[in-house]
Amino acid sequence: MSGMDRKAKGDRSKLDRRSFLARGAALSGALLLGGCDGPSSSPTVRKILASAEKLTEWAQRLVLPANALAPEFAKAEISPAFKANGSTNPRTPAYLKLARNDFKDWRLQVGGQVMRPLSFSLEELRAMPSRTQITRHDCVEGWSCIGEWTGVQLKHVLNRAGMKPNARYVVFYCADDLGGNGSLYYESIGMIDAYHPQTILAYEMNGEALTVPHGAPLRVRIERQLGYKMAKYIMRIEAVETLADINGGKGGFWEDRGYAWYAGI
Ligand SMILES: Nc1nc2c(c(=O)[nH]1)N[C@H]1C(S)=C(S)[C@@H](COP(=O)(O)O)O[C@H]1N2
Ligand SMILES: [Mo]
Repeated sequence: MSGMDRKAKGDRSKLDRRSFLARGAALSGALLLGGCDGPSSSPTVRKILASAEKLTEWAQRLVLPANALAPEFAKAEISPAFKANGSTNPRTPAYLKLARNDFKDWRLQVGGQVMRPLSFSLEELRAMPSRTQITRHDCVEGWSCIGEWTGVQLKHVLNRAGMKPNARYVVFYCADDLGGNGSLYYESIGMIDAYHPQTILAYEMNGEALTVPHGAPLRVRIERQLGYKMAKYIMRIEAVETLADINGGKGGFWEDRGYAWYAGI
């Protein structure tokens, strides 16, 4: 058993309290029925997700330590088919150009309130220490899938750039125009989630290079929050002091349209 496995097991008791946060039973029950459960799942599941979404970050922090791990699963539990959702085939000229060349010219830009603005090629990210985790993705629409993700922990990338003391949030800017009129997808998280061990910039899913439907070339995994936080098609990461002056000011594409910024599960 690796050190990571032992740690995950050791955290099980803490994780049990997550069902108190209304995450678990109904969802995992539904999962037993098939690979992933469909978007039209039971009203109970919807209700559970709706109430979980209303939980404030403050309430979750009260019962969960900052570094509590989301549950990790065995290979045998990986969903046979992982649903793709939201944008699944970005059509912006910038993205199409990068995809045509298999993302060889793509670079992740890291800037904002950092000491050293940087950029990374996919190859450079792959050369950094990696983490692999099998986790459950819960979408606010009421479906869940289990998948294996491999990537570099976000904290390594942030540490290379060096956070300035006033950096409070990490913003992910994406290549897809989900809104349809130039309103590109974006998301943001606080520093506790940014430095969490399971927060990774994933370039592989189930042992293969990330496909376009799932966010190629790079998407973030933020395992203690709902699916819409996990930005796909990431082009740029920015450390900021405030979210108020970015797009609609609520910290994300869906947040600007009414969803909770802290989507704890
Ligand atoms: N760039 C981008 N990221 C995104 C979305 C999107 O439309 N665009 N949809 C979000 C939602 S609602 C979910 S559930 C997940 C879906 O990830 P998947 O397609 O790998 O299942 O991506 C999230 N990240
Ligand atoms: Mo979602």
